[in-house]
Amino acid sequence: MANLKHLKEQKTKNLPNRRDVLKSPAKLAAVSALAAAGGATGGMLAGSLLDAPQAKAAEAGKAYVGPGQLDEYYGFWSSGQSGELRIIGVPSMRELMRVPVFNRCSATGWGQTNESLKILSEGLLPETKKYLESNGGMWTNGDLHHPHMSFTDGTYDGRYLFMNDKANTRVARVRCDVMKCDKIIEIPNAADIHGLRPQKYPKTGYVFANGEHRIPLPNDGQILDDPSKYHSVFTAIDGEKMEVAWQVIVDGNLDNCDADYQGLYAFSTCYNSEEGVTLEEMTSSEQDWAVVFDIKAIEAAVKKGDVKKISGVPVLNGQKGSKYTRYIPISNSPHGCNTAPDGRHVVINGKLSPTVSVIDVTKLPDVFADKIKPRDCIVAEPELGLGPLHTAFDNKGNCYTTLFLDSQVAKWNIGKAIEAFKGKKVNPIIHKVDVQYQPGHNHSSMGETKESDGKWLVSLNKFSKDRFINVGPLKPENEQLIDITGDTMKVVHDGPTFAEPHDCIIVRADIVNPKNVWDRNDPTWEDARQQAKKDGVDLDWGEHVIRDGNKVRVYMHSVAPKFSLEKFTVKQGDEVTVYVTNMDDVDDLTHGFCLANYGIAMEIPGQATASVTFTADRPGVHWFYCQWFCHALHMEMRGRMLVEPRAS
Ligand code: RUQ
Ligand code: CUA
Repeated sequence: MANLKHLKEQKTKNLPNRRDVLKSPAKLAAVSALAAAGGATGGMLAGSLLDAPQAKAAEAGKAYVGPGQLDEYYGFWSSGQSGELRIIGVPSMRELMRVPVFNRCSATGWGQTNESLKILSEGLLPETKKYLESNGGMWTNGDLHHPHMSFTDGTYDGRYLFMNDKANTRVARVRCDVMKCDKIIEIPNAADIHGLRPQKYPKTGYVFANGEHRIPLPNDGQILDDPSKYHSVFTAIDGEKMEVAWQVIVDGNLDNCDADYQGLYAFSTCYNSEEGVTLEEMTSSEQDWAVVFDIKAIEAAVKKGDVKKISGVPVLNGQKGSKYTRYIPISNSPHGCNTAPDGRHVVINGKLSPTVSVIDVTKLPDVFADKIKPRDCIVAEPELGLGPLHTAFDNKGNCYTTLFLDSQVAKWNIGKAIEAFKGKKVNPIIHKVDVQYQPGHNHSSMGETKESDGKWLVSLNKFSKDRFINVGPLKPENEQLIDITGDTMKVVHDGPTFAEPHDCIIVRADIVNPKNVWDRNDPTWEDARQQAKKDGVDLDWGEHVIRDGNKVRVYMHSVAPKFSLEKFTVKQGDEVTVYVTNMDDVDDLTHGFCLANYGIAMEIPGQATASVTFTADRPGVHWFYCQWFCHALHMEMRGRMLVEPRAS
């Protein structure tokens, strides 16, 4: 079959990229007319709603993003037990994309293509690989709680997103240039990674990750009921190499964590100071801790070799009394841990206590020098309401804390809370707003960076109950958008989401600049590139079937609306690898390869190569087709695989 270069040339002419249309002066008038119409619609909407009984609806106008108009922020949302990362436009709250990470994805082939299987498997521990050999070959679930972007000098830098998998003790990275996961590692010695935050300064740098559950170390089946042998482990991952840099053993269960703006300390909330293994044992004591890690002291010890190597990584003992850590007493079971954009204060959220505790990081050198007691770094402890879980920030010294049991967000001022702690008669609470219902995390626009801008707050509520038409016993969650530009908070939008976004970040759009098509020399398909070289074929414009014993490698390319191979023949029992390269290079022209009744489907975006390997054990004609809509003749974009029966 002829190669499809000519088609590609034709199509580039016929199907101009939408950006080019927007840029061309002839269309400019039409576009600005469209924008004006969008504005007018927005105005009309706000205007007519002003007359409506609910003033709330008028406020919603601020969050209105008209058809064809773009959001000001990227929201990066976790998806909990769904295992993926989601991209949401803020303030419209429109879901823009799902990025598969710990899940399997039917649309993109994540968890099936050779490229994704490599990412999903290469960072697993040997014992996990062994377990998976007899149990399905690959993890297909994950529990993604905390997505966070890489930092440079205290603010987001648009390079990477990092995220945890609590279910199978992994940490993953997504490349922001293509919005695809490129690395997943399993963390040794720790159990069930929960809290995760990148180092803010000087850059990421480290990604800090908490192993939440305590396990016996070594966990070899000898110990069940000796709590003194159980440990939880704090891990620093090198975010560039995606390798464990060092680990610290701590007392209690690690929950959430954050880093300072100076590059000196990391913080974790820590419950179960009782070191129990049952619920009763774990919550019996009134005092738990925030643990502070001295990064420089730990680095020096690692450099000196003052560490134990366990599972090949340097591990330090940071239990109570160690020089690498300090344990700050905090009331019963603190949860969220959030560094304020003032660079000085860290808010520890009480959960079972109605208070939040504010650490002043400038006092930490004295705490580590034992000049003051650990508790003496607490400079405020306002009582906010029932069930404080997480705190977000604006750019005016105010904090926004979710109150799970009260179903509210409390806005309070750090400066006033510090004065009140000193004994002054001031009320640090500025306003409370009801949210529907039971908020867990919240996040403000740029709120975990020094560029926090005080515009939007999202409250991630665990229950939606009556907020939407009933979809059955399993209901969506409800993520509410809150305008925080005024003194009082205003809920302006309800955003239903499927299970279970724990956390999100809201990033200014100018920081995130993904590509429109892949680079042909991207490392993602390096294995395919090497194999094509060995086979002496052109990966870009391939239309070849290479037989190598009972292995068959099929190289094809696609230019809408055609695959370069309309048919190929293999023998029953052959191990077949199909490489598809999408040579289209215009905006938003993804092809697919779906091999019917073989359970095979994958996405091939512009200028990318994807490959899949399977055993051709079903004789007959099998159609393959493009399952991503690409052209007026998309339905016709198909071909046949003939599997000849094995000679019996
Ligand atoms: S935790 S609801 Cu998994 Cu982030 Cu606080
Ligand atoms: Cu190619 Cu649809």
